Amino acid sequence: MTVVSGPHNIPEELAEYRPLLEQVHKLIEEGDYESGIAKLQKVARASGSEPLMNYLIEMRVQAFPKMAEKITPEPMFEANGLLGNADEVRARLDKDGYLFFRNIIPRERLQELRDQITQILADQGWIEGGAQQNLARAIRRPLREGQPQFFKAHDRIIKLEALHSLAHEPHLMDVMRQALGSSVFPHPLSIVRLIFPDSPELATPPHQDFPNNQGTPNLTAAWMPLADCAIEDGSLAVMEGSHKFGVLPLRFHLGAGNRRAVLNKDVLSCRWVGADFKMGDIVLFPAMTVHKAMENCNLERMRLSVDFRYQLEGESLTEGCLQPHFNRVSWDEIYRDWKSDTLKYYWRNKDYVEVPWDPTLHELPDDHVDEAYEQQLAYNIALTRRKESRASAGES
Ligand SMILES: O=C(O)CCC(=O)C(=O)O
Ligand SMILES: [Fe+2]
Repeated sequence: MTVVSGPHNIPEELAEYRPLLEQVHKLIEEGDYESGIAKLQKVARASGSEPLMNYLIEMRVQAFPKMAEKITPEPMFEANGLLGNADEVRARLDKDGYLFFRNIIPRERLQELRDQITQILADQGWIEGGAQQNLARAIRRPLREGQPQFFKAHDRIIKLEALHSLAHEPHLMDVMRQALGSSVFPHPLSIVRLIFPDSPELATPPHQDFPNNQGTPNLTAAWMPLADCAIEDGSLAVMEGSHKFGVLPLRFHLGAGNRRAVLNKDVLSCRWVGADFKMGDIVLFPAMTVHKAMENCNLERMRLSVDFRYQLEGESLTEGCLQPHFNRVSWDEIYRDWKSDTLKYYWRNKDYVEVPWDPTLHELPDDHVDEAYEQQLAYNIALTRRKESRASAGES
């Protein structure tokens, strides 16, 4: 292993880069990992020097856990006491850019969906089946969205009636009406997250939903886990008040959506808030609010959750929000085995304005392929090292 822990350990073969590496270490010691890595990246990529590139990757491996540690969320405000007074609910949402509620969704509805998802994951060899299935204990190397093996499970899960119908669950709809208005309806784009343990590098990074969805900026997400989900299990955190600062620029990230927002000073002055979610709790947030998943530090269990997006009739949306997530399976195929017809194509009776998708809002910088390659390499190294160190600890 290349040691990159400090400016005193710069290897001889990198002597010519010593002044640069000293500057980089200074930034990192000051806690500014992002600038330190960006500085080294620029030179390493242009240099074609393999040792310098290795140094960069190693630095990324080692900086990652330190960067993650910097976010310790404070408790979310529990808004249950506001329910029954829609004006107060809306005022709070407008002020904080999120609403957290305890115990809204009946657990049976969540458990029914969890059972169907874990059955598919067990069939696909992702998790342990049998009596332990509900624990969703991963038994394979992590997969991330977009990989062919990922879709083997996801293409089945996306067909589940219990997934799509959950977006219309009456208690959830009641809360959404109080938060947004009486004509609120969910987009059919229902999203399920299949997050592996022991992969903090894949945790959904800070981002806004607006660039992914577009249409009305009042679009509001509801996120909920399909089991109790503490902060250490990878629950959702939001930046309180971060919805007031417009659309932020994007960079590549390995986590869900492959995009992270670049946070400016205004946004960074907002505090992160989070919660140890119990099954049935939900958090709502509009499309401009910066949010992220906490790292799933659980060494065994997958974090399974869903998120739905809601808007008022008369407001705008883009066509993609009317498609199934990843748009690989048609609605007709999805509906094939459903027991009820009432929710099929329900949005066709809703009043909304379809607006064009603006690809510039979703674009990544030109260097995103280099960035993806480096992140994947650093992640593979980190994951293998964690596994090896646990294996050797287990042996000794
Ligand atoms: O669950 C996650 O990891 C990401 C959730 C998210 O970004 C969302 O619900 O908008
Ligand atoms: Fe999101």
